[in-house]
Amino acid sequence: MNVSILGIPMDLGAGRRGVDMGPSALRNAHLATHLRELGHTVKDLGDVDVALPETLDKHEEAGLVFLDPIINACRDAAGRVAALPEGTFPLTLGGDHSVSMGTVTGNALRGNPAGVRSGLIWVDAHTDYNTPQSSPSGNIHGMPVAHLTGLGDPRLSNLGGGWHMRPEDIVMIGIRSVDQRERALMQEAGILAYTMKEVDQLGITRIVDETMERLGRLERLHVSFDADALDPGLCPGVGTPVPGGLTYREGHLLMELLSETGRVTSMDIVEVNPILDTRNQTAEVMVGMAASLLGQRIL
Ligand code: DIR
Ligand code: MN
Ligand code: MN
Ligand code: MN
Repeated sequence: MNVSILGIPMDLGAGRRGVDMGPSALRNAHLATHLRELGHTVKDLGDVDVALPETLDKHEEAGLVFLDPIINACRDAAGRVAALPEGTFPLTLGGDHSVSMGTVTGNALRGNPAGVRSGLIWVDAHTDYNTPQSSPSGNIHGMPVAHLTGLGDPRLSNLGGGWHMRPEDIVMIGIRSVDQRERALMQEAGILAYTMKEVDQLGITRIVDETMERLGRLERLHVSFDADALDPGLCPGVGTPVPGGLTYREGHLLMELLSETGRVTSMDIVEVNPILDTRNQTAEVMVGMAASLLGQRIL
């Protein structure tokens, strides 16, 4: 398969500095080499330009911190991804999770057509379903899924023109931290979310089976993998660690089973923060997750 790597070195959406170095950390963990060893043709497209917070006034507008530069980076990322040829697998590297407003939009609109329905598998400790009104922090990385479904601030929810992700086409896995008002928005939207309790009770195999029952007929599936979904003992290099996360094997089994479906057409790796990490361990683990997802032919 042709895999195109694109970095979005942005930490404007997170409360702590350092996730802007995520793409470097992942490249230093030999991402491209590992994928080539699996037989893929890998092209690194470099990084999208992202403003540095030091060059900006920290301003909050309507409950959104660093709105304008985040819109610019997401729009660029969406354009770069959407322009990739059909049959290419975009592997996008964050950056904080707000980058996924751009990557998910770009992947959904790639090659075409408003008519194509895309599914989204959101692997995260958090649901990232805040709006500017519900967010306790104003940090946009807690808001990407809400904006992808059309909620929140129209400047962020209209990155794809009139396109929005349908809530019924989203499945979340690994959830264990949801803000009070965010919970109400999630329930209203009816998004299928597997909390850690369900991971414990049902196991990853059954969760993937049910996920494919829900999403298996869609033309494209995007996996957005936040490193904080994994247990902080395994992935300490994240800005908002929550105990009790996915184990190494649960993460790999999830990727392996999704790989076997042959339906996943793109992936993000986000929230890797080398400043908070131990000897680049989090990047190494996340490179392994990408390698498992791309461990056999998908397209
Ligand atoms: C929190 C943290 N729910 C917020 N969100 C994070 O600020 O909205 N998402 N860390 O990955
Ligand atoms: Mn290695
Ligand atoms: Mn996230
Ligand atoms: Mn998270």
